[in-house]
Amino acid sequence: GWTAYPPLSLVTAPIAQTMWILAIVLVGTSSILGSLNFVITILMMKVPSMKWDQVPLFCWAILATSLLALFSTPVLAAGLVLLLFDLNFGTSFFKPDAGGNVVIYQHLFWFYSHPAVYLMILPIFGIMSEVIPVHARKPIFGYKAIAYSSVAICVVGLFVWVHHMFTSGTPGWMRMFFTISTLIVAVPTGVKIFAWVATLWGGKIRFTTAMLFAIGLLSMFVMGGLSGVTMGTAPFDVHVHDTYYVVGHFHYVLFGGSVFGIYAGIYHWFPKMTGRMLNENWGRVHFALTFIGTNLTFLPMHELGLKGMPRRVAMYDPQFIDLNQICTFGSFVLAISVIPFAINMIYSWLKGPLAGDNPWQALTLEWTTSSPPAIENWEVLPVVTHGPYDYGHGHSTEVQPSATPEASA
Ligand SMILES: [Cu+2]
Repeated sequence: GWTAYPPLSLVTAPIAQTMWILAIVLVGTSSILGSLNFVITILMMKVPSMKWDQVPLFCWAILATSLLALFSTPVLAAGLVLLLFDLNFGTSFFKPDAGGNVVIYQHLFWFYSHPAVYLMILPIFGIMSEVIPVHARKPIFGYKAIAYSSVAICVVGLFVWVHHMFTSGTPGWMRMFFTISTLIVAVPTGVKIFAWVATLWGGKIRFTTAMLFAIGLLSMFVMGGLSGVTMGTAPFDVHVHDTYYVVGHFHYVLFGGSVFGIYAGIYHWFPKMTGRMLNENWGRVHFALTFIGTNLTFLPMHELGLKGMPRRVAMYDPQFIDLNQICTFGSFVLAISVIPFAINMIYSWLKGPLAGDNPWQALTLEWTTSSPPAIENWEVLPVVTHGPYDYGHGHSTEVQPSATPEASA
């Protein structure tokens, strides 16, 4: 698997394993440098007229993500370097027969690799906080709660890693501690979900494709979050560990979560990036196929796991055939769903209707510059006069009939 657990990783294909370690250390270095860049940019290069409570929530999310990467990535690198030494220089950090300890590797690995899932979802949470208020035409509910909950997820997320190791001979007190810390992560996450639902509540919702993916994410991620809470609890986890239940959970949060969020972000910012609108009808087809395909593919996995189908095994017992066929059918629906998306992207980029500066009548700064933005984004430094989500207060960007998608379509 992707974990490269010793002792297996020490006895199979040492050259390939060494190459893999060097590649991961290189990627880790680039992610550390990238995170440093984001943190410095957010802290030092903010427009002077923007107060801290006017910083878009996407930036808060990127700040939390970057801090998390800075804390966790070096630990993975350390574990991998020790593995590299074991492989090539005769050390025995992780060789049980020479006094090494394989569980230490698991700790070093998961100290990064649990936060890694937050590195994949926190920026998506930021996208959600940008997309939902624009298309619900309402101020975001609980700005500070969302901003601080990103930081809270970053902090608590550093202390939950052992929930991947409940079956590694972990002592009881440790299982209890990490069950509790894992369940605590659900609190700041729930704060965000609640804030997004409250933002939708009573809004003038436009069911654009970006908004559909955002709402789809809400429902999918809640499903994944709930199954996550069940597995974060050690007594339950020991029964479903290494079964398809885990695979089902993971795809609800990282496909129904991250991938839906990336799609929402693409449909939302494509006009800004290219200067042209995507076709909304084909976008809705893309959304419908993705939503149906996701549930067909990943929902049956929960039952398969509860019935005992192990993960990481190519063959499965004949009793699991029906549910597996549903999964396979769903995965084909997902594959087909990409076709309208890809064609829409290419065609719209070349021939889509012109978007104008602000097709969604959004209030964050990026919509005040041209689409696509000039080099360095602005010719002159913009001045922030209102909050990023002050919808319904009559700010000038809200009344631009000539730039609505209907008018330019
Ligand atoms: Cu985890």
